[in-house]
Amino acid sequence: MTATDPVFEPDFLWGVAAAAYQIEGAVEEDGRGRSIWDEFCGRPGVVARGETGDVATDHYHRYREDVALMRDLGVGAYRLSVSWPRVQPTGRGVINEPGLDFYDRLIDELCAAGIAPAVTLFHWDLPQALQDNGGWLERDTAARLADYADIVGRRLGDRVRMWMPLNEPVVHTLYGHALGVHAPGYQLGFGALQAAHHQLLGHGLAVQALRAAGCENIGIASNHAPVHAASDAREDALAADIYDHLVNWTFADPVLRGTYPTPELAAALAGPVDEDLKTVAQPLDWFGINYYEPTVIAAPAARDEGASGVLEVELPPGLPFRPVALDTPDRTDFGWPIVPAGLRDIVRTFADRYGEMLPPLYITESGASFHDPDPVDGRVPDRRRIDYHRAHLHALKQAVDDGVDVRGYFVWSILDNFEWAAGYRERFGLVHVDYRTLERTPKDSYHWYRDLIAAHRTGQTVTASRS
Ligand code: IFM
Repeated sequence: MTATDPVFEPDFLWGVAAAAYQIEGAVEEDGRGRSIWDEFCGRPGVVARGETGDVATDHYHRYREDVALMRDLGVGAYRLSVSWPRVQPTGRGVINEPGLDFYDRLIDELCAAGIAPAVTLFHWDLPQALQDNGGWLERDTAARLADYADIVGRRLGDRVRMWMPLNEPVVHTLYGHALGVHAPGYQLGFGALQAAHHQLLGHGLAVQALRAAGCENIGIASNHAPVHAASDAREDALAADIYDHLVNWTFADPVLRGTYPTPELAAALAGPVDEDLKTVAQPLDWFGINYYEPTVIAAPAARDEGASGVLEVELPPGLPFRPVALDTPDRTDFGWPIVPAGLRDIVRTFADRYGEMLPPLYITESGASFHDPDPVDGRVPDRRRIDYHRAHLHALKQAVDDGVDVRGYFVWSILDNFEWAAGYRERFGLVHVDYRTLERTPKDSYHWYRDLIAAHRTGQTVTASRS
């Protein structure tokens, strides 16, 4: 830690995060079934350079080395995801014991290293067999998530310290079901909202299943960010409000309040929505925010030629909003605006919106892709990633100083990994991965984070927050 680093309470949780399909590889080993990402990557032209997660970082075989890197980093927790098709190859019924055994070994390794396992159950890699049955457009998938939660909870619940049934349902809905740039590749526009509702229902059922299996300390990892109107014009404010409701409150209100943000939204969904919302709104021990960048929204142009591509993709014409580029020169190499204050703002917005109903917060992801140089003499200088995290932590500290109960920060990601449709070019890791040799090299940001954690070390524990 240096004089310019923020100082948090000694029990603030320092973590790192990753997800199964992005790091594990070994897609055909030990009885793993196919996931929608295996299928999607096989389609021509959908992933940059035709890359796939087939090998990824080979974490499935190198997990001991990776846990040792985390141990030396000194993190209190590692947020991993379990691959559903490894545990249930068809997403239902029979358990694939060798697949579950892998997570048993990984969790044991983490515990032996003094690292609290924080487990996400669904980080977008739905078993393909469930997709063939309709995937998240099909209500039954929510019940299947609960069965899978029960299996994993009973097997790993004695050692897992934090649980998240879902990662970023908004991104899986928007990119996977509305725009078609992620698996399963549907372009349903607003029809994708049904997939959102079923994920949320699955979240509620999975929370119940985990609790019934004796698991504690359950939350969610949900992507949120401030939405700003492009101008003071009434039309822009209205468009920004619609977008804000769609990407933020459609996903947080059901979980935290048991309602959709507008009655029109609830009315557009199939099923016993009011009953479902009671299930969705299981009391949570904490709520996880993944933050990357704010969005600026304008009213549709007079002649709407399709909203601008600042969301990395062309949006269909006819939408009631139009994302516009944020006016900042400060961007990651992925082109995402760097706005640390957005983290402070979204955390404060949550505190204001939900008040007493808000459980403690964790920042379950924050990170930046820079196209780092290859290691030279075992070193990868990545000053901009250090600046990124330091600035975001300063912003977060401001929210904490304002009284918001934020308990920890997970860096995305421990390793460079498969960045979905963008493939391997985008590097978010604290540890560089050479994709030819699979050699790991800690970057300068790894050493910075290690020093920061060491300086905070005393008293670091993960405890159930609602006790
Ligand atoms: O890589 C992803 C991760 O899977 C989910 N959150 C955002 C990260 C960066 O895009």
